[in-house]
Amino acid sequence: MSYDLVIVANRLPVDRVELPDGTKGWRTSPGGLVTAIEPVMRANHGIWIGWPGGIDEELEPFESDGLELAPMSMSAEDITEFYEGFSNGTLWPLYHDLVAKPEFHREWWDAYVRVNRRFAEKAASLAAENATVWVHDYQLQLVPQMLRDLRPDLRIGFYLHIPFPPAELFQQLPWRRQILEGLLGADLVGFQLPGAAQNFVRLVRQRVGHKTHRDLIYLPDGRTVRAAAFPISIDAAGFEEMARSASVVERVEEIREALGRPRKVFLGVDRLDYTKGIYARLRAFAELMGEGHIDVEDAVFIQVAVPSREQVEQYRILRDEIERLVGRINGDHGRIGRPAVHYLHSSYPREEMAAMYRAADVMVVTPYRDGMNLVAKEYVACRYDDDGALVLSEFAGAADELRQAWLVNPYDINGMKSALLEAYRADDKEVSRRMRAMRKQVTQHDVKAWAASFMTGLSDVGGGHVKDVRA
Ligand code: GDG
Repeated sequence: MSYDLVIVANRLPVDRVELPDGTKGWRTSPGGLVTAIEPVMRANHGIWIGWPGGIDEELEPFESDGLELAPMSMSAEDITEFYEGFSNGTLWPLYHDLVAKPEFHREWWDAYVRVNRRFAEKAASLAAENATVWVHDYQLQLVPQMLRDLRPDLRIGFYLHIPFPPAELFQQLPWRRQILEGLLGADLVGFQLPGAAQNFVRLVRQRVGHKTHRDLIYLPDGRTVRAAAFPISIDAAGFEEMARSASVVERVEEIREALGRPRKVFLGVDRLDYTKGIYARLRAFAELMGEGHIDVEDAVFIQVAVPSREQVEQYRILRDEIERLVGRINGDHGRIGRPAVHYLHSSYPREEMAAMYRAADVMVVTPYRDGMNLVAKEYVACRYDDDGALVLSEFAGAADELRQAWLVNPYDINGMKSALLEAYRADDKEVSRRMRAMRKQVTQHDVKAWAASFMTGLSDVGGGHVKDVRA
């Protein structure tokens, strides 16, 4: 079996489900990445390598909804040391501006190397001669070079979905050089923002000593690596279509009715993660209520906190803190039948998400640091009447494109309070002027355009002998 296009990501884009006849099966998880990559995979005889969840399960490659998938197994130790440990306890906080303190453990690093090697070997075994391999995200930064050592004939792309930190922070990592060299195995290294690509090029020049010029890195063996920004996006048309569907329109009414028909609905939707700034945002809202600027009879805040990384201690602590705060806010400001904050610790089908986006007058997205933040773009895509206000952190990648949002510094609680209040009080004309501009941006730069531009970028670099992949 050999494939002209191999996608390598930590997770496979499928969830295990129980079928009506009681047997177990798979359902493609409807994430943005699948939507983007599916057409490219179909057009190029592609396969996707990743972990399907579960412990110690050796599964044969299989097909789901016409996508070819190659499952990687993970042992309990891999999950603790590679996934929860090095990926989410070391790299995640380090790459997000040290919002939490990263832990450095040598055994976590060993596991990271070990698992990356297994992914690289799998990709090497499935790729056709001169094929293209696209590796995704911070869990797999060593795969590009490992794969190049095994298969110098391949064209290799890497895309980082999260921020890439400035040299001053990256420097802390005891294995900084290995990570840089791992990434340099790729022909094209893609980032969300130009600043991240520049951080990477600067580090390579300083730490590895290679010559660089603008976005190009010249390796001693004659190879050239390009580092550039490819801001990710969403299936904007798909979201809008869903938001317009009769069932979603009906559900929006139900939601507003169930909330007691408040005049304004504020909404936050995030994985329960310390980078997302959920705590500070709720405090800002509560202070506005306490000071009488917002009345609980008039407005409500819905906070969806999607369960995430629950085995990692910092995430458990954060959950307790947020839940204590929500309890206090509702105790202080709620009335019978009128809580100030509706807190939902759960995940929802996409239709329900679209209905919530439609039901919300003010969408509040205030991460301390975020590679992009797709929730902000999804909100915009769903607001086909050009209504709805977006309050957005300057530190989300999305702020580069959504300039007409009410931009805030999430560390500045007073600044956030002012922005929330302005968005809450803004007149319809102002709101729609801003939303129109943001909708133009999101609809013109959707996720298919993102995937196509990365694939085109990839075919422009790397060996000329490599087969071209259709974008
Ligand atoms: C990383 C980077 C970057 C959320 N809850 C539910 C649900 N979601 C969907 C959202 C959105 C996605 O999950 C979350 O994406 P974000 O971009 O907001 O954040 P991360 O998970 O941190 O993603 C980020 C992204 O990668 C892509 O490169 O933008 O910066 O951190 O699409 O809609 N979907 C469903 N039910 C839920 O309950 N169905």
